[in-house]
Amino acid sequence: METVNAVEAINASNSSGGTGGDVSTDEEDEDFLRDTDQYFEDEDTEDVDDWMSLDAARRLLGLIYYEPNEVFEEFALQADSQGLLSRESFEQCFFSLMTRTNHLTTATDQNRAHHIIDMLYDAFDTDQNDVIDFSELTAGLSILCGGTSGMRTSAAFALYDLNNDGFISFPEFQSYLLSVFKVMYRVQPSTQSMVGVSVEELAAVTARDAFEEADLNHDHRLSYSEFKSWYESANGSGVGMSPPLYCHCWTTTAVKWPTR
Ligand SMILES: [Ca+2]
Ligand SMILES: [Ca+2]
Repeated sequence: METVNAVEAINASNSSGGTGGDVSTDEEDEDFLRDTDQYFEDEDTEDVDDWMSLDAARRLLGLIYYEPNEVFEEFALQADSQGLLSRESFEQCFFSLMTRTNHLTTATDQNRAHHIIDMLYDAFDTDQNDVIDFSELTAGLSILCGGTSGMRTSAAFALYDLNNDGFISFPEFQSYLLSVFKVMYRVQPSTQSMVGVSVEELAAVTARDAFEEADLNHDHRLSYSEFKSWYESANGSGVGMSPPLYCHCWTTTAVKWPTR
């Protein structure tokens, strides 16, 4: 049976679209609007595929300037008592984070950032009822955040361990990867066509292989120690972290699946 290597596809996708080389002109700098409605003035006249990439998303959203926990705290503040976020509160979180870093200096960048925020919300609001789950969302967003590797290890474990019992079960592991891949598919538009499988299939296959490898004592759950070893090894260090390492994770675990 023929197989396709997801990593080669993703890496090719990264190198073709990952420079974030979108340049804005000085004229566009004139109106830097701080009011949230005007800040996100939407003018979707350009082709998203021309500028969208994982690097562009990280730069435009500015989450790279924050540790994962700082980002999660911001979203937790906006979430309701059931851990749900409306589209409006989701947007407010980004507006709050972005005005602190003040990294968007052109109208073009502001519009692009707004477009990404809208797309991300759509990716998680699968039943389109304008409500998304906070924990699922933040797991996905973790791949866009900054921070040191130590901080990321503990943040990642907390994100995987959804029921907070101190272990990561396979369903928790798979749920985390699904969130991460939802973000990947959106901010790297060529991913799905190059990989050739749905985000659910990718999460299922990747989770199975990675979980087997990490579960050293084969008790079907990951302790913090097992998780830490895996996450900080060459195989695991990419998940939820920088894009090159993330892709390296797939290379070394040799994720493969049948072609259609
Ligand atoms: Ca758990
Ligand atoms: Ca185990």
